[in-house]
Amino acid sequence: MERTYIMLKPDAIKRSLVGTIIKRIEDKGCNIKAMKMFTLNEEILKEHYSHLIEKPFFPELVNFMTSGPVIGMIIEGTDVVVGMRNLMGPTKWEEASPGTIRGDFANNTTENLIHGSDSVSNAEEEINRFSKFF
Ligand code: DAT
Ligand code: MG
Repeated sequence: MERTYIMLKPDAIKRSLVGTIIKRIEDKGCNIKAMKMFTLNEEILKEHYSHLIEKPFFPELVNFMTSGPVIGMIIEGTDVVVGMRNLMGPTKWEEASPGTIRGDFANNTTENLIHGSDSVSNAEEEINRFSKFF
């Protein structure tokens, strides 16, 4: 069994896509172990997106990610890290195939609805990082 950290971003909530996205996760048979709505700040985003701090779009990313609440989730299942990444689709909306969450609902690279851990070790690190909100 593996765990991954999923986060529905502020656009998912503003666009009333929370139910739709959670249904896709549940339809896949993935088990939601924990779920909570909370608001992020710049400090935690500098940790979470430390690989992007030097990018020109980082201020825009922080602005977006603090523009409203997010919904954090811990999902458990076999190979769930890669499985959830495939359900989400790739980062760039124009490369995300129809049938994926980003492919069906996103038309912007920053506002791409959903975060999912990209490796088992990052999943454990992110679950630790965000567990104080749960
Ligand atoms: P992912 O969310 O698919 O794991 P990432 O970790 O590379 O992608 O980047 C985190 C978020 O940063 C991504 O979901 C949206 C934003 N982002 C990444 N690359 C971007 C770019 N070239 N322009 C604008 N926003 C970007
Ligand atoms: Mg990432």
